[in-house]
Amino acid sequence: MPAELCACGREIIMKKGIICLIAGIVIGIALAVGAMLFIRNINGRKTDKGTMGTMTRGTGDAVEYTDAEVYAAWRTQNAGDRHATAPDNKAETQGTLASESAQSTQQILKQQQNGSKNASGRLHVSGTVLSDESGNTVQLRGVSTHGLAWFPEYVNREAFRTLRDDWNANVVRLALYTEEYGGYCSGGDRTKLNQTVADGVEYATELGMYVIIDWHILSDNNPNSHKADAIEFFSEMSARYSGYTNVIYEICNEPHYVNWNNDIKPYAQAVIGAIRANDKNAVIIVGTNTWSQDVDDVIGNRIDDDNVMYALHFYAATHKDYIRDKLKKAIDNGIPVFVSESSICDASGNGGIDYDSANTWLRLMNDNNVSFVAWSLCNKNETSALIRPDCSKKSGWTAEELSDAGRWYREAVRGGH
Ligand code: IDC
Repeated sequence: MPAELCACGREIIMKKGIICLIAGIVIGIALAVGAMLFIRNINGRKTDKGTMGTMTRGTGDAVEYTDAEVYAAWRTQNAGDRHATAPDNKAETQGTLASESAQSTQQILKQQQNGSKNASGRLHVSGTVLSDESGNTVQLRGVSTHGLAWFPEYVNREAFRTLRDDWNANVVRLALYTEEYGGYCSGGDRTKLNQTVADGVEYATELGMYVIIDWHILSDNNPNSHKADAIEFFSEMSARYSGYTNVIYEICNEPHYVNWNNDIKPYAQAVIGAIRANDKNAVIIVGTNTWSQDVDDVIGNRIDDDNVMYALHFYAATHKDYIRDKLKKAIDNGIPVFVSESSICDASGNGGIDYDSANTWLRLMNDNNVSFVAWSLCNKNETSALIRPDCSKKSGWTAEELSDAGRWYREAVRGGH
């Protein structure tokens, strides 16, 4: 055999050898991986229940767990001193999870508020402002519904979510008219109204927002007109929500043609007594005379309760320095004021917007950490309605779909202007 042919044959043989070696290594790795997966299955690491996802162990490595393992870990983390045992079957797991997660709703609410709203859990009155459990000053900013009998469709989870996420609102007010058409004390459908209030409270709670239950007296100028109904209503509400940390009670929207000392204060003491029988700590807002403008009446004549605030309402095109001075005077005298309703048009809820007055109000409120709420969440053809009349969406509004008042308040609630 010639020498050149011999060298060529050796080269071919060497190449074939290298290819065989590589193929052998690849097949070996594949067999090893297959064997590991097989053994893992036999060990039941993945069961017929499947996996619920991954959790991170204390060491930081992500590990796949079965339902039972996730549940056991969840119990250990959340159930305090309760014994962490995996349940026998999936149905029981889900049932127990559901009921226990209901118990931890308040915990979740607290965490959400901690994370996104600079407020945590129960609020209390501290001097002239609201404070959270850690003693941080909290300014609530948000939106009121229109009458629940008239625009119940805006009480929906996604609407509140839009207010929370797009407006940065941390409070929603539920306006329950008493005397107007369809009102709670004028032949309205109480079952439906109660359900709308309950829905509103649940949506706000799920979303980590505060919620004001507003007994919206208006043409019934004297709160004592429906005092018995008010006591019954707030007894029920405070019994139902005594375990909630985010519910605030507003017990008379806008008294007028009455007297603070002789009419409103005794009414408030009776209703507050009914609430306190169930809930010692909830914040309570009391309306003041002259459509909730006379907060200065309260100076030297407060209600004897640590967690009461006094309502001031303004409509910026009508109410200017004269009412702003009442707010300043009240604050200077240590009275905690909550602007639980406001708009930037005139007092009819309609007419033109006064942006100068609106901005002056906003500066005054922000400078003093006064909480404020905008009237109202609907698309009615009136200036104060926050949504344009030609927009029928019930949530997820773009800035263009808001009215002029809506756009101004969106900025104000977000902390702008
Ligand atoms: C107005 C609504 C209007 C409704 C009317 C009923 O904007 O659509 O027809 O009530 O009487 C308040 C009240 C509030 C008023 C609002 C504007 O608290 O109920 O809403 N306003 O008039 N105080 C001052 C102004």
